[in-house]
Amino acid sequence: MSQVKGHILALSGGVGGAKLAAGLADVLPPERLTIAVNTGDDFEHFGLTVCPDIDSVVYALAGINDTVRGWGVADESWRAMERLGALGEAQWFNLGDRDMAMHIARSWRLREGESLSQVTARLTSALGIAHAVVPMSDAPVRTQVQTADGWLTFQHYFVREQCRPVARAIRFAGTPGAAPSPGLAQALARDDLAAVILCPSNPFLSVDPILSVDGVREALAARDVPFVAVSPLVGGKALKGPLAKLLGELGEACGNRAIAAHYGKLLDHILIDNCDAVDAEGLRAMGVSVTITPTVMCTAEDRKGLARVALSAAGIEIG
Ligand code: FO1
Repeated sequence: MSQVKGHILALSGGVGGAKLAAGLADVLPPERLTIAVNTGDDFEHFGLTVCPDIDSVVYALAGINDTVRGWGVADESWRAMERLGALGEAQWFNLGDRDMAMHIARSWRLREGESLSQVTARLTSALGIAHAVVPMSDAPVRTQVQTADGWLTFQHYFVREQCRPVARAIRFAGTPGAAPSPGLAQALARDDLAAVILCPSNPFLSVDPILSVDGVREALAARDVPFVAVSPLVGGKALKGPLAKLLGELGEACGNRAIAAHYGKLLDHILIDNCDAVDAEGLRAMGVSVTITPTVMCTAEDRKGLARVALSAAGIEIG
């Protein structure tokens, strides 16, 4: 396949997706990459707007993410939370002192009338990030889980309730009716769009909210560019623990073939981990091209390497 230059649109959720997003930013210049991020996990806490997936991507690109905890800022302290506890306030969702500055700045600027896109551009620029990190939409979209007690926001279900209630359904409140952010809409319409890379994020919880934004699925389907997904599964098991429980309750299968079936005709190529090589034949039989490669990203070299493999699978020339 001849290699092409052009613009890359990456779609990302939080932790795993953020690592590949940072890898793509390592190997592509800013003018060739737009990273559109899930905002379905966003919620309001202590009067602050918290955007976990945007922050995971921003912190990873800025090189200040906490790699052990998996969310928030490295070298964190928790004194504000201690004081909030002493004042009788809720302790179930932990905002570190350094992380809290992000939520205060974002909430303040939103209240001043800026859009989430404008605020995100302001914050990324302040952190020295030259690549475009854009929310999927400037309108609030909230992933919610239906339980016997009614609909819970994703964070209430996931963190406060630790996924204990049986999930009956999932919805992205605010859709339809949420337009793509200007940055996502522009990337989708670019003449030089050369590929869409789906970072290794949960298809049902992190990517579906992006695809549910008005016109996004249709715009992706209408573009004749390679659509390459990096599977979030390793050893068939990344959707483990409470998320596997949630998907089981919703009747969703877990596995690379289920992921490929979920994306359907959108998907051209999937990168799967070496330990899942056995899945390749079945995926190819579904008409999807497959690259078998190490997908676990522990180091900056790992994430750069995986970014290069994903771009190569899409026929993209780097440099
Ligand atoms: N996850 C937790 O399990 N417990 C927390 O207290 C928590 C706080 C938190 C604060 C800011 C932030 O950006 C993320 C935070 N997360 C926390 C992670 C978040 O709930 C999830 O990782 C994602 O929403 C799922 O992708």
